[in-house]
Amino acid sequence: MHVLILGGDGYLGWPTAMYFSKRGYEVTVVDNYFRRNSCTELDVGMLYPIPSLVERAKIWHELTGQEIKVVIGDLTDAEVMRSLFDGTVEYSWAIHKKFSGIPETIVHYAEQPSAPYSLISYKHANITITNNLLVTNNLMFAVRDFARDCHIIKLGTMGEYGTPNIDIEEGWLEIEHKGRKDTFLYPRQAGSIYHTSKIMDTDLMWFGVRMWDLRVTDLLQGPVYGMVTEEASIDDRLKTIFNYDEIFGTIVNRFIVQAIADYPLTVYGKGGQTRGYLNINDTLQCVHLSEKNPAKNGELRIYNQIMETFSVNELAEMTQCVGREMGYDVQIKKIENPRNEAEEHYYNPTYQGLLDLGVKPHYLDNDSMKKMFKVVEQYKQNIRRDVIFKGVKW
Ligand code: USQ
Repeated sequence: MHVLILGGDGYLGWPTAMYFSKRGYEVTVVDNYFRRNSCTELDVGMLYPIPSLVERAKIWHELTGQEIKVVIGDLTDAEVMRSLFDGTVEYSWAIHKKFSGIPETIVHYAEQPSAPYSLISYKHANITITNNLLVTNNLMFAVRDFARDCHIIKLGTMGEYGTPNIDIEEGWLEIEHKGRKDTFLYPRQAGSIYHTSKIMDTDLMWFGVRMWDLRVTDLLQGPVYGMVTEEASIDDRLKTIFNYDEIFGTIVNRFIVQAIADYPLTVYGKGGQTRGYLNINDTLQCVHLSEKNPAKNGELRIYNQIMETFSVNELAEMTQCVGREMGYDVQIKKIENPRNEAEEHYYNPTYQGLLDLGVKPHYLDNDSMKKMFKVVEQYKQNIRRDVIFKGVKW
């Protein structure tokens, strides 16, 4: 089985590539280094340096004997996307340069993934919309033209739903109106330009499913935390990119770094913002189980990819408790919320589908957080306090 991973250099893309490779899949990764380049341009810092994608693929090959083919290219260029299907692809690194053939599965992570990034300025909003929609549209047309049976696994976000005052279903809602019933995509009302671009992605894919019988699984993820995966633990150089800055860092990763750097935990506003969270290892399980149980032709299958919910205050308290047990004097500071979001709200999402497929969740508790503390501690000297809060306002 051949798996094509778009955005294979990112926080989730690289661990996903190793995960499939370890399990005997033929893997091709594509990336344009957007994330790394943005980290440099915005000077956000990273907890530790990571080798280039080509270097990582070489290290993986030396250590495991497995090949991950690498393409460095910009998927907003339709010809680059189409080359992955018509055999004209140019590999930036591969042991066997011969075309691996049309993939059975495509995992689509090739997106600008940050809400604050998308609201730095109108230019960053444009980059977000252009990148995310063009890549998705190029993918949809390439699959329509070359590989209609190929299963697309697209990473979506729970933020597409926003925080409605009713229970959140998994993707779809049955509506009864004037005595008639139909099922529609669950209403979506995102809180950032990034999240809005993900809604538009979903609409594109839904169009492709209705018109051309494409097979799509949309994984609506909550914020992910963690950095250690089984495959990465064989060599430090295989660790995934880890951000703790305001732009690319997600909250749990940020709070752990802040605790270690003696920087008061930045709770935005009242701290009642509740989201669904998951461990990076569970993202890998979810993607793999979706690959093993593909959507049918003409099906847009949607899963809510979270394992549990927490408010910002609960995460801050857990971080403070674990930090104190480890000898850090962790303070919590409520600061004016730079985002325009509900700070106290109803939140009751359903998330049963992936559990039914067989995901075994890793829950966040004091012990699992302590393990993350121990990894971050090793890089304490690299932490830059100036990148933790810059105050990108909505
Ligand atoms: N927050 C704080 N303090 C901080 C950072 C964040 O209070 O220092 C709050 C935010 O205001 C928000 C919540 O924590 O209410 C989560 O923020 P986040 O930065 O961890 O996550 P978010 O911006 O929502 O985006 C992240 C990923 C994105 C993914 C999304 C899933 O960057 O790619 O789609 O999580 S979800 O949140 O369910 O939409």
